[in-house]
Amino acid sequence: MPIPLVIRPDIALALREGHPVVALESTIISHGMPWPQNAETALRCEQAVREGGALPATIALLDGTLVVGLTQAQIETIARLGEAVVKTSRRDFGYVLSRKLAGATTVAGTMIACRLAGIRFFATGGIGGVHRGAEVTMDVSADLEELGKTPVCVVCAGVKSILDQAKTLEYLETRGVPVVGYQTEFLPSFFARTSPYRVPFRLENPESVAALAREHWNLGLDTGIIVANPVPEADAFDAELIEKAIREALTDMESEGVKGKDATPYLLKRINEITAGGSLKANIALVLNNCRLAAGIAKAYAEGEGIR
Ligand code: PSU
Ligand code: MN
Repeated sequence: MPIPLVIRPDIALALREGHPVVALESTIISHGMPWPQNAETALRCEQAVREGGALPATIALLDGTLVVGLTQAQIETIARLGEAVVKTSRRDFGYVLSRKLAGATTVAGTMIACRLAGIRFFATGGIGGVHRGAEVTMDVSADLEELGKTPVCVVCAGVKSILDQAKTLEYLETRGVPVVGYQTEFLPSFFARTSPYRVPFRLENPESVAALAREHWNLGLDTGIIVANPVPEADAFDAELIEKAIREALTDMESEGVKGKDATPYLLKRINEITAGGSLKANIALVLNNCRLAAGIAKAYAEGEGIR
């Protein structure tokens, strides 16, 4: 049985010729942001990748195929459907494909598609992680498992403090995933530029990240790589302010009994309500910022000009 994978022709050509390609996920479109900002942001992300000198490939599942490189119309379809699209992580592929449903790939799901298509770089907002209270709920995102076994470099804005950041870093260490702070020694917290937790490596430019990736993968260490890029200063939240909003959202989530795959989307939505739209503004700014950086890294990697 052939793999039901459709790669848009311009992307397939770029990959064959070794030109830089940056993957983009679709759960951020369907579950991460409300309509119409989700569609707008997804298209601006593609533009940001292009301006950075790489080809964007937004990924989703449609009609029983894994599509690498959605058209603008397909992006709008996913955006309009919103949560009617199945949030698709590793465990969900067989179900979504066999039922020919619309599926939006998470970080883990997008990494799986990247491996099949031969894409090495991927930009998103935030990754899933170890949830607060995981010692009771066992809620550890499949994103971390995937990072432990799939060779894709994920550029994100760090780890949200709705998660247990310290445990998330421990887990990534155990699975052998390098976590690079981009121009910072401390793990960025998504909405806020920093956290109290040190990252193992700090690098200053795209060339140095490309060089790390080349050495890591050259040894056959086929894990993912995290590049944690702080939200731009102008759109960052004060750490204490956002922490208050997060606590409130977590309390609401518990009293409403929300869990499993619904936890992250619920929290994002609730925090956006509590901050009167402020968190969405930060979210959009940080994703665009990550797209620009991922394009730069993919370009440096393709050009093979990494500085040791
Ligand atoms: N963080 C965000 N926005 C998102 C997500 C995370 O700020 O949209 C999505 C990503 O697709 C990520 C997923 O892979 O949520 C993690 O979900 P879970 O915790 O259920 O594994
Ligand atoms: Mn989970």
